[in-house]
Formats: sequence, structure tokens, C-alpha cells
Amino acid sequence: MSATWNKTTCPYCGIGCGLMVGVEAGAIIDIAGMKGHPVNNGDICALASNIPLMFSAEGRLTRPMIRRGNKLETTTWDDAITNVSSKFKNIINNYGPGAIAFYGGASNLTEDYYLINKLFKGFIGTNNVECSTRLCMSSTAAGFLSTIGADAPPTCYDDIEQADLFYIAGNNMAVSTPIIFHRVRDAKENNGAKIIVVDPRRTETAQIADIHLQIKPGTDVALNNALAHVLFRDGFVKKDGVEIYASGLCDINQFLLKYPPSAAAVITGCPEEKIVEAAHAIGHARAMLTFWFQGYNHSTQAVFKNNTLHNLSILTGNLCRPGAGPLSITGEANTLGNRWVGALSHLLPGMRQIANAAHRKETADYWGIPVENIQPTPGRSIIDIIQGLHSGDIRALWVCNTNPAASLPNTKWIEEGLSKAEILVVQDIFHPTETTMLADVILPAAQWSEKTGTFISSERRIELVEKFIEPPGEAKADYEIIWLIARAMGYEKEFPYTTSEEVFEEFKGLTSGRICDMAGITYERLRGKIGIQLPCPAIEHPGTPRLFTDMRFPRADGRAALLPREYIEPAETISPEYPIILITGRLSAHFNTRTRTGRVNRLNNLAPDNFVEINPEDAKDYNISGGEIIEITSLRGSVRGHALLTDKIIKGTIFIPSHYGKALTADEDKQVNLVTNQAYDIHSKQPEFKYSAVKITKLLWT
Ligand SMILES: Nc1nc2c(c(=O)[nH]1)N[C@H]1C(S)=C(S)[C@@H](COP(=O)(O)OP(=O)(O)OC[C@H]3O[C@@H](n4cnc5c(=O)[nH]c(N)nc54)[C@H](O)[C@@H]3O)O[C@H]1N2
Ligand SMILES: Nc1nc2c(c(=O)[nH]1)N[C@H]1C(S)=C(S)[C@@H](COP(=O)(O)OP(=O)(O)OC[C@H]3O[C@@H](n4cnc5c(=O)[nH]c(N)nc54)[C@H](O)[C@@H]3O)O[C@H]1N2
Ligand code: SF4
Ligand SMILES: [Mo]
Repeated sequence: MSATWNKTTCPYCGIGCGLMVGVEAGAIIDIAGMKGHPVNNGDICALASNIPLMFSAEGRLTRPMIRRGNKLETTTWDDAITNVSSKFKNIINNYGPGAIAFYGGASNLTEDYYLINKLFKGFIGTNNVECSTRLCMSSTAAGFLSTIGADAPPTCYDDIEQADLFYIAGNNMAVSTPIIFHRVRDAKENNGAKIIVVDPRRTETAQIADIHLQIKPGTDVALNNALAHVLFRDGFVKKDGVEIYASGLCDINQFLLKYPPSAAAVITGCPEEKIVEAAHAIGHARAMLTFWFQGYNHSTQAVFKNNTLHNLSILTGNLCRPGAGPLSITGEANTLGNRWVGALSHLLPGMRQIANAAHRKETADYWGIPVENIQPTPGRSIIDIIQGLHSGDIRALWVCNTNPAASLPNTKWIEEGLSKAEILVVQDIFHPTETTMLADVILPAAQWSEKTGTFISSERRIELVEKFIEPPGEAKADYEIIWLIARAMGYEKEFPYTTSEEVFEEFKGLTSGRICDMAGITYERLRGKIGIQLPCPAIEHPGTPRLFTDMRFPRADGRAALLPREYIEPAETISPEYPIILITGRLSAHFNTRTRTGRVNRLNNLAPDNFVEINPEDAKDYNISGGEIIEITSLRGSVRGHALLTDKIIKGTIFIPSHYGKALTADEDKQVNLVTNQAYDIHSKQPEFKYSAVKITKLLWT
């Protein structure tokens, strides 16, 4: 027998590479990049190429489980659904709808979140619907909203080949999105494009940079302001032209006087000449494309980092023309789809806002409910949901496709909060994970290729990911589990679906006329084919590669906003007791909390254990040698790892990967989030994973 090959889209990062899946005898046996796909043209990274091994990994959930006493025991679907729905109803009756919350992952399908939004925001009457997008892209979304008036990424990957300058800040794309890195590297080799990288570490990405600005963590706003200062000072801003499409030019010119490169050099630790050199490269660029990622978003000034970056594009006219503009890469496979279907507690489907009365009315009318059913104020962010579990204001939490006990900051505080829930429902594909270990009810989910639905990639491309194989045992698609629970809660006629396609067809009506318009999309149009870039308002419409090409933006005056943003210090700063800055981030071999990649030996062997990147000068101060295990402690807890001595990281800063937890090892102390800080950016409520004040302890004195 030979394999049949099926077209799909990668389930890992938000690039949306086209993949071909080889299926034989009901199993995935092979995988390849799809040749001719506009994103990756056959290219593939280590995560995707190991997918077949992940399908044969141990630990798949096949039956629902329920906690009786201290033990999780298998049970029937009927029992599990009845248990969950009756407990939810009791809690709502006793404490009100605001006592329950949903927290899902950014690779949930758009269809999953449409159903959850309808159930929670429309029928139960609480806006407590959150997504791991809160940890990932909520600051990018808030940055776009304030600068251009909508969470609408304007550029596309084809801009990479048209650009002559890349400004890559807080983004280690060589590791996190290798396919984009390959395209950027090739654009440098083939077209002579220049690269500026801003990162406290000399990362794999920084190694191909023409200019590496190795700043102290958390200082990007000061850097971006100084770059803008030099652009004005040295005559690179064509004021008459800029004023046509941007507001706030005079104010920002005045404001930036406070940020000469000499001042930014002190704050960032980056030499003044290098800042000026980078500003001149930006000023001279014909087409600059900016990339930024978690070095920006994982910060208490994340939205300001986004705004000051966009200022650079606006001031130099690098906006909304081929090769120019902000190219916002998303973290997980559906991080943009989730934002557009309204998976955060301040959003409604179709790029609508809870706080907007007209948006609530449009949504309520569509769902055939009184507008009062939709609460007029946003629900809680995930950190505030955990706070609510601690205080008793939240009593029930339903987790689906995310692993908060591993991925949220300040693990002990998170675990205590999750343990206080009267009912913690966890819907996952594997057990144990750090979160399933705490669950009262575990619901076994079908994974990618075992169910059908849509993802939307970073460049607004909607793709169909189809079912090719059966889920193991009794596992069900997330959307099916959601509609079963909705029906058991009494909403039979509102949730009559039998397929995800019916859900998509209903949702798409809420996108008509919006920037995320999907009116021209059907499953049939996507099946087996390359996805389409949104908006796509009609069935014969080819899709939209770039937005706002007429330089009109969806703000009241039609112009983009130049925003003066002050540099402020991180929530926690170093002190004599905690003198070192900790940053965290990714490795090529693992994905997020490692529940999938940690079960694949070939990937585990590449990155088997936790480590601490430390500058040799710091290591000398603490008498630490390479390989020895050291302990890192903050006000919140401690984590251990092998010391990895490298001058790629600046003195005074250490780096620990974000992947290791305790579910797959016997070690309780390898999880970096035991140490990280839950403080968040007040504008986006995104936590500061990339700055904690810590101390280093040598464990073995020789
Ligand atoms: N292999 C792999 N790929 C992935 C993932 C994975 O887990 N593994 N996860 C996916 C997801 S969900 C996401 S969100 C993306 C994230 O992708 P990235 O954001 O590229 O990855 P990170 O390593 O979290 O952070 C990027 C860089 O920010 C730097 N940094 C830290 N603090 C600062 C700062 O203050 N300023 C600046 N300028 N830089 C700073 C770090 O040194 C790091 O090199 O990756 C996606 N792709
Ligand atoms: N210190 C530190 N912490 C971080 C970060 C950091 O850089 N540093 N990065 C943050 C970022 S950007 C992100 S996006 C988050 C990610 O944090 P999480 O969302 O917690 O990470 P994942 O490991 O992707 O979790 C996905 C879960 O869903 C399960 N799963 C996979 N497929 C399916 C499915 O089809 N259905 C269901 N129901 N379950 C499924 C997996 O087994 C896994 O348990 O972590 C954040 N945490
Ligand atoms: S770059 Fe991202 S989308 Fe592409 S193959 Fe790798 S993980 Fe998948
Ligand atoms: Mo992410």
C-alpha cells in the first residue's frame, strides 16, 4: 500500500506553511512541505518534519476522566458532560455568570471560539472568555488599534523579497519562524537587503545582522525614540508628505527632543554611534519592513514598544507599499483567527469590541438575543481570572488547548489559583500535562488532522485544516465537545450544529463588510488548495495581499497616529539582593510547553534539559563553571538549570528557555515560570515574561 497525500497547514507556529500529509492505513506516516505554496514552497522546519513521530507518542487521551477523591478515573462522555454542565449551571445560579470562565489556546480553530463566544458572551452572559493570545499577541493587537485604528496587520510575506531593510526587534526568527528567516536571509543574499537586529542576545538571527543593537532588556522604547529623534534631526522626515497620512507630527517632533541618542545610549547600554548608524540606515532605506515579537510583547511597556516601532515606519513613509511596513508575525497557528473571532474578553466576533454599543447590538441581533444579554464591560484577562480564583469571585474554569499551569507566569500562584476552582475542566490531547494533573474533569480532544476547521496565518491567509484520520479512542473535536456542553446546559436549539462547516458559515455572516471579511470563503473553495488572504468579500474575489494601500486608515481622521510614548522602567527592577535580569524564550527543538515535542525523542535529544545562558564574566563573579547546575531565584520562586557560559548574552542578564515543566520529568524545579512575574502591561494585560529581577546561587562549592 502507498500513502495518500493530502494538503493542509502546519499546526505549530503562525506562519502557516503549506504541508502535505502522507496517510496510510489510517495513520500519518510522512510529512513534507508543499511545493508551490506561496509561504514556504516546500520548505519545512524541525517542528513540522517531526509531526509523524508526535502522532505515535505516548500519553494520548482516549477517554474522559473525572476526579474522585484524589484520583482521576476514566468515565463515559455522558457522565463527564452531565457533570460539567450541571456544575457550571449550579455555579451560575449561586454566584452569577461572572463566576465562570473559559481559557483556550491560540491554536484552537476559529470555529471553536465562535461557539464559545456565542455560549458565554451571548447566552450565559459573561465576557470571561480568554485565549493564550493574551500571552502572545494582545500587545500587537493593541498597538495596531492605537496606531492605525484596527487590529489589521497590513503587510504580507511577499514584502520580504521587495524590502531593502529589515528591522528585526525582539524576534529570534531563526529559531521561532525558520521559514521566514530563510526568506529574509535569501533577500539579504540575493537582493543585498540590510538587516538591523535588536536583541540583548547575539542570537542565531543577530548573526546575519549588519547592525546588532544589543540593548539591555526592556529598553526598546528609549531606543526607538532615539532612532526617531535622529530621523528628525538629520533631515530624514519629509514633513509635508507625512502629514497627509499621519497625525501628531508636530507633537512628536517636540516630544522626541528629550531622546537624543546620547541619552538612549545610557538607558539601553548601546553605543551612541550604533544608534545613529541604525537611524541613518532607516532614513536611507527604500523599503523597510519591521518584524517584532515577544521581546516586545512580553513586557509591561509592550504596547508602547509597538507604537514607537510604528512611528519609525510612519515617519519614513515605510507604510502600505510593497516591501514596506510592519510585518506582524503571530505565535501559534491561529493567533490571528482568534483575535478576529473575538477570543479575548474585550472582543466580539468580526473585529468588534465589547465596549462598543453598536457592536454589541449587531452581534445580539445576529444571535437573536436582547442586547442586554451581552455584558457592556469587558470580562477578565487570564491573569485577572487567576486572581478571581484566589479571591473566590471565579469558581469554575474551562481550559481548552492550552497549558496554563506551565505557561502562565508565577507558577506557584497559578497552581494555587487553579486548585481553588470548584471545577477545573481541562480539554487536551495528552495526559499528563502540568494542567491536566490539576483537573477535576479531563476531556479528550481530537488533534490537528483528526478534525476539520480553519486557521488564519500572520499574513491574513485563511486555510482549511482537514480531518484525514480518526481520533484515538473516544476523543472528540473541540467544537463538538463545546456544542455538547452548550446543549447540556439547555441551549439545544441555539447549538444545533453537526459539522464545523455549519459553524463557519454562521460566523462568516458576522465578518461581512469588516476588514476580516470572509464572505467569499467557503470550505469548498479552500479544500485541497492554497488559502486566501483576507479580506475576501465575494466568492469571485481573489483575496487581499496588502491593506490600506491608499494610505487611509480606519481612525476618525483617516490618518495613522504618531504617538509620543515615554520610556518607563519594567515592573520589577534589579536591586542589590536581586542583581541580575532574567529573560526567557524559545529553542528550535521544542514548542511552547513541550507537551507535544517533549514526547518525541528525536527532538528531546536535541534539547534534553533546562539550562541558563550566562555571560562568562558573570559566571566568574559567582565562581560558576560551564555545565554545573545553578539555582535562579526571584521574589516568587526558584528554578534550576545547567550553566551555559556564552558571551552572546550581555553581562548582567541571563536567559532560560520557556519550555521545561514538570509533567514529563521527575524534576519539580525546571520550570522557569516559577520565577517570572505576573505584572502586565495595563493597555494589553500581557505579562512581563521577559524581565524578572533574580539572584544566582551556586549549589556546589568546589
Ligand atoms: N521552535 C519554536 N518556534 C516557535 C515557538 C516555540 O515554542 N518553539 N513558539 C511560537 C510562539 S507561541 C511564539 S509567540 C513565537 C515567539 O517567537 P520569538 O519572539 O522570536 O521568541 P522568543 O525567544 O520568545 O523571544 C525573542 C527574543 O526576544 C529577546 N528579548 C528579550 N527581552 C527583550 C527586550 O527587552 N527587547 C528586545 N528587543 N528583545 C528582547 C530574546 O533574547 C529573544 O531572542 O515563536 C513561535 N515559534
Ligand atoms: N516564561 C515564558 N512563558 C511563556 C512564554 C515565554 O516566552 N516565556 N511565551 C508565552 C507565549 S507567547 C505563549 S503563546 C504561551 C503558550 O502557552 P500554552 O498555550 O500553554 O502552550 P502549549 O504548549 O502550546 O499548550 C497547548 C496545549 O494544548 C494541547 N493541545 C494540542 N492540540 C490540541 C487540540 O487540538 N485540542 C486541545 N483541546 N488541546 C490540544 C497541548 O497538549 C498543550 O497542552 O506561553 C507563554 N508563556
Ligand atoms: S515555520 Fe512555523 S508554520 Fe512553518 S513549518 Fe515551521 S512551525 Fe510550521
Ligand atoms: Mo506565543
